[in-house]
Amino acid sequence: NFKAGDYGKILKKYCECEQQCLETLMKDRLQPFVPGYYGVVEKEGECYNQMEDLLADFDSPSIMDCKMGVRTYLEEELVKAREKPKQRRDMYEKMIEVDPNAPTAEEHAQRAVLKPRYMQWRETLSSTATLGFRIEGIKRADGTCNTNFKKTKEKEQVTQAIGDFVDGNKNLLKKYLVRLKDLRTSLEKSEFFRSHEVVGSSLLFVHDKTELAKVWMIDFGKTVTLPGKQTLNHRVPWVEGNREDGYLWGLDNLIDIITDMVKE
Ligand code: 4IP
Ligand code: ADP
Ligand code: MN
Repeated sequence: NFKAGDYGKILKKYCECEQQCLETLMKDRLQPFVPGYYGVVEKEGECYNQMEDLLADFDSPSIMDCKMGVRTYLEEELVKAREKPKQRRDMYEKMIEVDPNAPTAEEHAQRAVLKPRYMQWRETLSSTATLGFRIEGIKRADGTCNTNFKKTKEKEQVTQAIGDFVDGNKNLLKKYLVRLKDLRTSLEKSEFFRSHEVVGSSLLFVHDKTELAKVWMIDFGKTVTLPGKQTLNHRVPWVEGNREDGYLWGLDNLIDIITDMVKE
C-alpha cells in the first residue's frame, strides 16, 4: 500500500476520498496535525497520494497507531450491506482465528459474515465501543512490533500497552498530553472536523530517544463530507442516521487515561 516518495515523503495508494480530505486539510486549522500533502503521483502505472513522511525527523522512532471513534465503518456501508449483502469469507476466517465461538450458527454454516457484523464484533472485543478508540499497533525503537491488540479492551490493558510503548517515561507522556490537548482545541474549532464524518482514522504517536514526541491524524480513506449544512458534535452517542463518530469522546477518554498515567 505504501512506497517511498521524493525525499522525506511517502506514497500511499491513491484514494479519492483521502485526496479530497488532505487538500481541504491543508487550508484548515488542523493542518499542523496532519501530514503535508503533495498531490497525486503516478508510478509504474499506479496512482498514489504523496504526503509528508512523519517519521523523517526522528532517530529510530517508536510508533503507535490508535484508531479513533466508536464506529469503524461508514453508515453508507450499513445501507449497502442491507441492500446487497455481501458474504465475507475472509472476515469469517479472521473472526474464528480470534474466537472460534464468535460466529452464529448461521454464520458458521455460511462460513462467512457481513462486513458491519465483523466490524461491530471488532469494536466490542476491543476498546472502540467502550472508550471510543483502540490501539491498532505499536512498533518500538528496538524493532519489536505488536499488532496483537484485538482484545485490548479494558482501561487497565490500554494503560499497560501505552506504558510499555513509552517504557514508563513520564516526560514522553507529558509531551504527548500537551500535543493531544492542542489537537483537541483545534478539533473543536475546525471547520473541516465540524463538517466531516471521521471514521477509521488514526492518531499516529511518534517519539524517539531524544524525547521528541508528536501526534498526527492519519488515514482519511473513510472520512466523508456531510450533506448540506449538517454538522457533527463528535461526542454524543451514535444512532443510525445521526452519523456521529464519537471521535472527540474517544480523544477525551485517551487524554484522561494518559493524565492518570502521569499522576500515578
Ligand atoms: C480490516 O479489519 C480493517 O478494519 C480495515 O480498516 C478495513 O478497511 C477492512 O475492511 C477490514 O477487513 P482488520 O483490521 O480486523 O483486519 P483499516 O484499513 O483502516 O485498518 P476499510 O476498507 O474499511 O478501510 P475491508 O472491507 O477493506 O476488508
Ligand atoms: P491504511 O489505510 O492502509 O490502513 P494508514 O494511512 O492507516 O493506511 O497507514 C498505515 C500505517 O502506515 C500507519 O499506522 C503508519 O504506521 C504508517 N503511515 C501512514 N501515514 C504515514 C505518514 N504520513 N508518515 C509516516 N508513516 C505513515
Ligand atoms: Mn485505513
